[in-house]
Amino acid sequence: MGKKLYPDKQHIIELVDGLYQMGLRQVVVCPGSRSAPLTLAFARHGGFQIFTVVDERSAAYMAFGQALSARGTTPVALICTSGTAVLNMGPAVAEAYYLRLPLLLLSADRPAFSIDQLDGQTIRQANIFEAHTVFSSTLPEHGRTNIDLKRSRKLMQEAWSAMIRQQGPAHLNVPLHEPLYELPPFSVRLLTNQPAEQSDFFGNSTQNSTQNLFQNSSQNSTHNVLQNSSPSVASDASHDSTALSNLRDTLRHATRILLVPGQSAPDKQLDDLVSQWLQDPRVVVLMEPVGNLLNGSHSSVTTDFSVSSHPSDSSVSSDTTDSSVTTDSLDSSDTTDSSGSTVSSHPSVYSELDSHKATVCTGRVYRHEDILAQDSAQVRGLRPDAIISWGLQIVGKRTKNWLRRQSETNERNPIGPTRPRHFRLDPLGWAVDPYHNPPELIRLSPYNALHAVTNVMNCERIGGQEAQGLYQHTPTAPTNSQGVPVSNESYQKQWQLQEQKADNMLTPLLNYLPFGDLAAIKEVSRHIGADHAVHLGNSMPIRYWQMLGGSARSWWLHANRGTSGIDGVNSTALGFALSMPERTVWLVTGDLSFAYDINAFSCKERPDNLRIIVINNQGGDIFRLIDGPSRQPECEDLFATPRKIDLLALAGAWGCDTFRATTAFELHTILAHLHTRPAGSGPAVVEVVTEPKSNQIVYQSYQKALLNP
Ligand SMILES: Cc1ncc(C[n+]2csc(CCOP(=O)(O)OP(=O)(O)O)c2C)c(N)n1
Repeated sequence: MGKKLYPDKQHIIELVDGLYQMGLRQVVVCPGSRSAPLTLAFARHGGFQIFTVVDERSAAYMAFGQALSARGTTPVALICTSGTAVLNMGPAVAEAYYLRLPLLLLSADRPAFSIDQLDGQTIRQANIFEAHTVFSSTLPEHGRTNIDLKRSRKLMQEAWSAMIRQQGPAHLNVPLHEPLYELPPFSVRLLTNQPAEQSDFFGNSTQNSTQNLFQNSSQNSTHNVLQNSSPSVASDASHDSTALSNLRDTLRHATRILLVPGQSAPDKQLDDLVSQWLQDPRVVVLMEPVGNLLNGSHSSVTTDFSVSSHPSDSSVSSDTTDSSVTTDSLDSSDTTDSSGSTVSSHPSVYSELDSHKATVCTGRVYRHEDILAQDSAQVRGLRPDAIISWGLQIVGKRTKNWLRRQSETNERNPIGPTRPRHFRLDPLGWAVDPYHNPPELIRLSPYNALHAVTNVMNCERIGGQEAQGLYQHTPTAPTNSQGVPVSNESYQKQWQLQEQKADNMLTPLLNYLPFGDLAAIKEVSRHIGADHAVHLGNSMPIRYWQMLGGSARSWWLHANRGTSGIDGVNSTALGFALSMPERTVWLVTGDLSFAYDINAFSCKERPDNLRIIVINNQGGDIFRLIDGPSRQPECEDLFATPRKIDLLALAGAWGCDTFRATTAFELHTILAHLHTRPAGSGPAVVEVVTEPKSNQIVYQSYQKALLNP
């Protein structure tokens, strides 16, 4: 009976319908993608009153107020996406617990295999509110079989019962697999197959203490997975030296070596060392801008944070290099169309970028991750035979998926490619497997690990000295997935060709952008100095930045892409600016993200060095651009959620210095003015008003150019 297959999200349909039958009528929805199946199911059911609130903390208090007004007789449900979004419900959950009000928290989650593996917006959500809920559990990951459905139904009923009987909040964590925007219709009803326990459910439920439920339910396994895979430090030091000598051996024989730095802070020493490695044509760096490696500014800027020694693994020698601070002068001779219709290209960003020596060696920032989605022989031919990874999250889904695909092997083809050997460098020894290719862990900083094996690389000078035992490799032809040789080009050359191809396709587009999000961000990037820091909102701004190829000018690029969503972006940039008054700190963010975290300015300090660019495209434009939500008729109401608010009045009320740009010319003039503001002006907030329609055209043209060359 358990084997019968239903649509994957059948349990969500049943959950929603079941809650309706229990008496739920009001639902507060916080927009998000992972939670889309829940959002759409509630909206399409037709029996619920739905409210959308962007800030989860406020949303939870609002649901709390609704439950309060009903004197706790009827639970109110709350839906949010995964990651820190869930934690933001915390204050209202605690309040509801101590004031005994029934709130049903439905938190969308990633599948268990993603947890603790450096996926974005992924934290340990199972039982996260355990201490302040009357019931807490995790639904099955699928709703395909009778067993899944029965279990999901039981948990929903137990949650409801606990809320009613014990008067307090209940938490159902809901792991959801992709696709997220394909729901079965409500007409596929299975509630008639209810097992007998439903009828006597209310009588049985109270003896199921929360404790027992946890023990009986399958989310225990999630919990165990977490505990087993949670970052841990192996105590066996010999393990590291074995892994290091494995790395050395691998590098001796590899012809295709891929370095994958995830999100990291700038590190000048590592920069210099990787630049040396890039003299070896077998080496390619696949990195997003937030990797902060080889960003071209270290050579002229001292970074307070550059790591001169790595105390965690000081047994391996490290050298320190210092240099003086210079500030990049801004080229203000750019021509800007005074009609405001287009922003002409500014060669300096790209020429500076291209002139960096690392670029000569290889794609230093692989700029066009979208190309990795292509299923061409050339892209397949980029498969490495060794991966060395470090740092934190990779933001781009395509890059991550491409890396994951590299570890797939074809078991039916014994002469096919083997899985690339994967080494992970982490002084803290976190046991993570972000690319689905179980790594050999080396508990050293990236610098020290790479430095320890540099003598087998084909580079001339290492740390100011001639390399010992220079390895002279004989390139062997790379093979495709059938083991057939595809190219005799060096690994670097192959990546360069792909990058070049992408550049050729994109240059005409990027040079003549109509005014909109991408053009505005491009213009902003031209005003950023080499010693400035840039924070990016983690909705479209970081993606646009990536589309532009990152910036050669910024000294430190940051985005809250650990597990955070759009919460806390203003506060992070403000904190950064306050602790670094000598540097200019830019934040490029969206209108919803900006409004979400407006309370950042409730702090007394008003740092002049903070410049905030708020791209006001009237709501969460990302939902209009990405494939799933943009196809839903509910896209505007439930996902993009535009709000008619005067952002500048909001910022002005908090004492910020405000500006509004609606054309390229206005933006250019305002940005130029920012350099001359008098001291004491406070944070500058520039609202850039753009049209979603125009953004859509640009975004689609970009995708089309890359994916259908
Ligand atoms: C804390 C949190 N809640 C919800 C989300 C889901 N979410 C992702 S993007 C987005 C909209 C962001 O809109 P905006 O800041 O205007 O940026 P844009 O999409 O226009 O670039 C939302 C609500 C999230 N990422 N984080």
